[in-house]
Amino acid sequence: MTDAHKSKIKNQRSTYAHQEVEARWQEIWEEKGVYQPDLKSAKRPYYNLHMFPYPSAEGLHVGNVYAFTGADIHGRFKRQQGYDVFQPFGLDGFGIHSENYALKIGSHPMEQAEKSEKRFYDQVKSIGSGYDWRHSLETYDPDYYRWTQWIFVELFKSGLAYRQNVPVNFCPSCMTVLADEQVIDGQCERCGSQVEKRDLDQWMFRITEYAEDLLEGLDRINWTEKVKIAQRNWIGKSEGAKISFRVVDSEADLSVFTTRPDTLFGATFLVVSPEHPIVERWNDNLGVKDYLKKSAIRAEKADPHAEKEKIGVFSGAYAINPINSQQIPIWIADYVLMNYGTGAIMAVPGHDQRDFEFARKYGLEIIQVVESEGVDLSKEAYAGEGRLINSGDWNGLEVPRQKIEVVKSISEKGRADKYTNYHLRDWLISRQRYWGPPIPMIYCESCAKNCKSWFDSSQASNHKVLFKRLDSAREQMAGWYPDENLPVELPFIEDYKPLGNSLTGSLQSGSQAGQATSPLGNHPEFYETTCPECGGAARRETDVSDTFLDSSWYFYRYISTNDKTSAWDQEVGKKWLPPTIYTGGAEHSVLHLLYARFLTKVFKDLGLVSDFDEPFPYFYAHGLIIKDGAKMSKSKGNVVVPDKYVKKFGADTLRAYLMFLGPFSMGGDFRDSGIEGMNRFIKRVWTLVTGQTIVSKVTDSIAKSEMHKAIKGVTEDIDGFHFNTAIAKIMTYYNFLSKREDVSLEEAKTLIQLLAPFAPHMTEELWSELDYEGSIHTSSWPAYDNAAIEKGVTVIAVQVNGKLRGTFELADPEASQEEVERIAHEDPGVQNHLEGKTIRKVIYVPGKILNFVVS
Ligand code: ANZ
Ligand code: ZN
Repeated sequence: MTDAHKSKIKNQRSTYAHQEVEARWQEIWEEKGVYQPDLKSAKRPYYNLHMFPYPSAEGLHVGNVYAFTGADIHGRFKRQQGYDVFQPFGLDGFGIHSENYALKIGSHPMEQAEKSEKRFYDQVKSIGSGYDWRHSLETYDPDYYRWTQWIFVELFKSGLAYRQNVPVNFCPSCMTVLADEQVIDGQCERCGSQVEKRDLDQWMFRITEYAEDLLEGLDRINWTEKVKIAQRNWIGKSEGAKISFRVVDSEADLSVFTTRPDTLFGATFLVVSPEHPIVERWNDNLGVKDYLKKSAIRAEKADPHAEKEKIGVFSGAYAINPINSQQIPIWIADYVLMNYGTGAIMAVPGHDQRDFEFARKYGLEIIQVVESEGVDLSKEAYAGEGRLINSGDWNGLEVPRQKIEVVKSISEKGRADKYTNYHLRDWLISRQRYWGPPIPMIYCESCAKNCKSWFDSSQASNHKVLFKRLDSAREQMAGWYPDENLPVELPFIEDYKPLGNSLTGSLQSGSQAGQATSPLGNHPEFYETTCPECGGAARRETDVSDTFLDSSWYFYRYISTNDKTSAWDQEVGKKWLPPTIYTGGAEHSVLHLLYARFLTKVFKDLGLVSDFDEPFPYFYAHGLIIKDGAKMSKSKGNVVVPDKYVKKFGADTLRAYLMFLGPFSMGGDFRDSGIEGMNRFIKRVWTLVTGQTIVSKVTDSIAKSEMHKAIKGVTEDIDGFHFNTAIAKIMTYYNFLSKREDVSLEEAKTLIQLLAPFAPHMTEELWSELDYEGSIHTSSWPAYDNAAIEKGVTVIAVQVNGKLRGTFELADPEASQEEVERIAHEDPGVQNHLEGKTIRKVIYVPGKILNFVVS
């Protein structure tokens, strides 16, 4: 094709028919596989992953479109840069979110899933993102959850999945237990109900075994800083010591965890949690009995005020402070939590505010052991640093520099050890709900009686056991066997509604009264089975696993969605894992993003991945779209659904509009008026390219400079996720071109290539209108030339009476003479020569020389 041929656009069209154009290109892209890299042979793999959605609500809202579009722009940009971009899409459709929605609208979750799936996929496709639809997945598909169950089995085999009776968070409205991560300020993350505390038999994942790895790995990954901070805080590493106190007149020791061993001389009493096993010794004490009842009620209500009002009771017993052999009273109070540290503390009321308040309330001794200034110790504790006082040999030591010394000095007496504690708790994985993957475990009563556990059987030795303290697992797990005949399919049942705490006639052995069961607990045809070990009658676990397990490994499956023999293909994995980049919401800081990191570290230890131990080396958190200043939510009635905008203005307009709202990391406020403005811009570009005389080459240096400036700016902005300013620069360039008589082919091409990631359909249509081969989306991203940018800079020489007195760069070469004069007057060199003179005449040679004639 010759330039002459291209020199005129073929069809001059004034209106752009977005509906027809968008539908047509979506079909062609799919047909031609434009977004389908060959995973086996790709040369430059780029795995562009974004978080997959819960398809629970009324379909897609513009917040989803915002997130997906940002990721898609990044993917398109990389594709144009020559990468083999793999960008899959799927649905996180198993779990409480989807089930609660189904319950709300009175639809069966299994049937609702099918409807939501169709609706979601149709909506997502209408946005025109570059997904490889051959690789989509849904977490409720047995082909998928078979592998979720397999992962559960692998964790069990390595000692990382275990069952335990634990005090748990129970949501009375969702009628299920929740992970700690799902409780926000004492309320259910999902429905906002006040969470209750209950003791239940639950499956747990030993994420705490990985606390240090999870912390350390954060230093090696490129993540939005605030997300890293959230994870660090959640893991909550705290360094200190365990100190042992002998209980007076007994052989018993009480171990406390403290971060301030240096304040040991100021420990005037001990406090143990009401749930601490030692409390049993004092059960005969009436006051203790009474108190335990009271605190149990407070705990059941998970009373948020319990923290504020510290109540407790004296146990009647004393302990010996190892540093000075003084006898100090042991108290019981629920401001000490059983599941942190050792469940017991040494109270230092002079320097810990909680202990201070407690001591004041019950008239306990307060001793100051750290020098303080400006703190009134009769009013509050002093938690700061300083020199030790009232501390025997330690007097004069500096805190906290000497903390380690202090631990050493008492540990010589055998009563203290350095100890690091983590706030992170094990991951509570079981849910007493219907809509999830059944936990693939079988319980056999007779095997349990014979005290056999899977870990004692021969299979254990074939598996890499990761949990170091296996003895406890052995005992706990007696009678439990993994079902390796996967998937354990979730049956279709009519009575799928959560049962809550109601007891069914068929309670599992080993459970105690009050154990909540999943609706599957009413279905003997599901849970009755045979024991894999002895062949006798046995019972399946009827709980399902947490949604967050489904979503913590889906990106492995994307690359092998059709693999029937493994969770993912190891060879393909070597090329594509881990994902090159991950984009998503920062609200998943501690749930999803922590769990996914944990599983990947386990996979590494199990040898399932070899060359990485972080799933997301690069994570970029995007902002949220708000409407009328508030986060979109059904209850506020401000949810914006994309469909009508796609229909009225086209996906291209909606995409570009959303990206123009602000920096991608910040989100923005959705406004109808704004979207109309963007629609006008899209149409103008169409008119410019189809309506202009297209000539063959850009010759003038200013035009060249403008073009290269635009390329450079847009390239850098897209690279840095500054999509809003990238669009602004495309607009500036459009304005520049639109003032001209004709536009060169190169300029038109550049303009639409820069716009292609934002408006993929219209630019594709223009690309074919300009007779270019193939798809604009696989065309190569325009390169820029810094030299060309500089050549376009206009330098004005300022003369006074013909003599050069200064120069400056003129940003706008078409600036008026007044403007040029104004700038010249600001130049100090020029000012000097004009001072005290009268300007008789000004001569301006546009873009070159400004001469003041003075006398
Ligand atoms: C004595 C002391 C003196 C303390 C002092 C603090 C200040 P972080 O940093 O969160 O790890 N503690 C230990 N176990 C506890 C439990 N199960 N429930 C409630 N409080 C507990 O906090 C560690 C500190 O919290 C520990 O150090 C202990 O009080 C308390 F001037 O010991 B400290
Ligand atoms: Zn058995």
